[in-house]
Amino acid sequence: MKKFTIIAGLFFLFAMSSAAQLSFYLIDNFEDGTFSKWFVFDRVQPKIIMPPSVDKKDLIAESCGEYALQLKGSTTDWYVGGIGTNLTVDANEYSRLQLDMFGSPYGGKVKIELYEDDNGNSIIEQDESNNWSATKDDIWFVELPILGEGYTRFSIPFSAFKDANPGVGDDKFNPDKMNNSGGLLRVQLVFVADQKEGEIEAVLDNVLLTY
Ligand SMILES: [Ca+2]
Ligand SMILES: [Ca+2]
Ligand SMILES: [Ca+2]
Ligand SMILES: [Ca+2]
Repeated sequence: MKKFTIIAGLFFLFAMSSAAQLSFYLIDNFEDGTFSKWFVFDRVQPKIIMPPSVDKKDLIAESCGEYALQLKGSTTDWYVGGIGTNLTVDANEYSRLQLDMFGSPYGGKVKIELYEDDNGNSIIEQDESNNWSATKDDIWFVELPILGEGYTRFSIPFSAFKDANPGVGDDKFNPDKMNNSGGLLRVQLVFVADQKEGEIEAVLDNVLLTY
């Protein structure tokens, strides 16, 4: 009986660890038909749409399900606006941020920002008078191009993100839940046009953390 318990216990541990290896953390795939998890800022206009269809067999298109999020906007000075979502997740268990994007002829780029809690209070302290900059916690960023019409899967290793605020936070990428930290607190996408007076358009889907 005792032997059986140990074997069963070992099997359970093995099952647990392989399940953990295969899992991912879904931030949003928009399959609830809303973008209610996201806040929107400045001149980005979000809209839930059916994912654009493509002529050829496309595994990314097939993984987009019924709904995706279209983001459009225009600017007279490069910056358009963006969207963000608040989380409290131990992102140390993962190593990449992945997202699918259908681009447009306008081009432009999207800056992805990860906010992580460095002073153990699950709050992002921000300075309203200084462009909402974080005062206690790290922000990490990477820039992606908005490619032409067609699906692109971006799978970005955390190691590609740069510290947006050297000297603020602890300047270490540690979105874990050690010392009461809330871990990864926010993911934000900020859109910038290709021209000073320009437009952006992109369709976003399957935003997740993975290995
Ligand atoms: Ca979807
Ligand atoms: Ca904090
Ligand atoms: Ca920093
Ligand atoms: Ca940090």
